[in-house]
Amino acid sequence: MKVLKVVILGAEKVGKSLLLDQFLKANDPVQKRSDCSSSKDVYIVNGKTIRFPDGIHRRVDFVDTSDLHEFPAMKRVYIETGNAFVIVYAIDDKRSYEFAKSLCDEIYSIKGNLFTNIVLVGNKIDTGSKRRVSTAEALADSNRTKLFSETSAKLCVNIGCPFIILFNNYLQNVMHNRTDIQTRRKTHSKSVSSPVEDERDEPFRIRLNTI
Ligand SMILES: Nc1nc2c(ncn2[C@@H]2O[C@H](COP(=O)(O)OP(=O)(O)OP(=O)(O)O)[C@@H](O)[C@H]2O)c(=O)[nH]1
Ligand SMILES: [Mg+2]
Repeated sequence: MKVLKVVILGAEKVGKSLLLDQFLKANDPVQKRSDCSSSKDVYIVNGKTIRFPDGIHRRVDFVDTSDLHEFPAMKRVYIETGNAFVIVYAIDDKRSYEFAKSLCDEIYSIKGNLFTNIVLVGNKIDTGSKRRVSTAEALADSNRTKLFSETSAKLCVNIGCPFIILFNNYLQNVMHNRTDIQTRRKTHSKSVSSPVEDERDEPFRIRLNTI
């Protein structure tokens, strides 16, 4: 079964792992790393059930990457296998911002210019006067996807935002595709016969058992 795979990318030490940890903890206070596989380079949370903004629970995989500079070939693998991306930089580190922008460009070059499931995240907003990347600059640069958020993983500020933005964007894409399919169905109503075609857009939707 296809699952939404969210890949967290960015320069070293920008707070990728802490951001994901805080988000997962906020969504599940008893979350333990026991359902995660990790190594020095990559930390994977498989099949986490997340309540989406529309109230429906869906399965999501998270891939927290590391050491992209050391293993550049892995970058392409992460991009090819992911279908949603959280690109993190630290607002007190201009180089991490430039790297984040280059990652966005790489995703577009691999996934195509119409791909929209990328959220740019400026972390470490608690560093205040050390800020080297302004919100305005990042907002202007994120004009392709319009998905942008600033966070402090350390102080737990806005930690849910990047993920909620991404999930909302995903839902909008699903709705858009569905409308598109319905329009095509109306046009070719006799030639379309599969009753489950709509579900193909949303293969990882799950139903929770209720008592
Ligand atoms: N001030 C501040 N420090 C943070 C924040 N988020 C993370 N850090 C610190 O930054 C350091 C790196 O955090 P990680 O979460 O390990 O960063 P990472 O991007 O996963 O690092 P690598 O996987 O090694 O590339 C740690 O010392 C964190 O405590 C933040 O929002 N504010
Ligand atoms: Mg990490």
